[in-house]
Amino acid sequence: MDRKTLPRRIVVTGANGSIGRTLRKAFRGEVPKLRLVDLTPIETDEGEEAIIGDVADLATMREALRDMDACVHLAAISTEGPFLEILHSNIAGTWAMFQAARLEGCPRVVFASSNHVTGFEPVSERITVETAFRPDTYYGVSKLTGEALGRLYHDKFGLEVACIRIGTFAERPTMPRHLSTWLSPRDCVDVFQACLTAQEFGFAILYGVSANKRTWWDLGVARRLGYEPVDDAELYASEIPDASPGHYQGGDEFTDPSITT
Ligand code: 15L
Repeated sequence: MDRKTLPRRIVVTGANGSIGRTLRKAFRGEVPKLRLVDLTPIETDEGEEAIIGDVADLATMREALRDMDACVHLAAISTEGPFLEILHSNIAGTWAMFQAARLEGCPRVVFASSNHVTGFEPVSERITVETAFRPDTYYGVSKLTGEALGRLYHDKFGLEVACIRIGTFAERPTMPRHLSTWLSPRDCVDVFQACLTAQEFGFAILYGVSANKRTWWDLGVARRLGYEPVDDAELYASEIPDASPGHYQGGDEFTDPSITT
């Protein structure tokens, strides 16, 4: 696969979410077959197919990944939640996606992981993907488990797997923490595109964040895959309250004990 030549057949799970909608828009006209999976109805355009179903259902995922070149796995509960719900949607759902990729021969998976895998790192630290995990929530644990599943399915079954630890995906940064964590829509498209188009890389974990002057996260692996971020949250700093980003990189609402029941 040449850099910038997107695979011709891509599955996107969680297609109705904010990142899913952004990627669909970017891929339209570039990818001849986009197969979209979500729990809620999807309005399809030309070149798109929809599968409505639960990602934790292996049969649904086998149907979704059949005869496809790559899968972008976004479907998940995207914040803290009750453990058994996270277990179903984020852990069983990610397992079913990898298992379907293996059984249906879909060679590449781009897994939407999260900075919450290391959310308990203090904001004073600058970290790399080698830094040990410090999840701040069950949600962070589920993303870490997804990365471990990706490693297993790469080592055991040869799938090519990129795990993007996404920062704060938003139109623009609005809070002090975002000056470090923001991932702009165009950089988001670029980091997913880099993972979908890079020459063989095996297994990779990378942070997905814009070129923020105040970032805490090393972009070495991402750049090696071809990601070149262009946005910097600093441009918006004057519009954001001049306050501390909190104590922990995942944000103090995620590390607060009361949200994990
Ligand atoms: C995430 O992974 C979450 O999906 C989102 O809800 C935000 O918390 C974001 O990270 C963030 O860290 O800002």
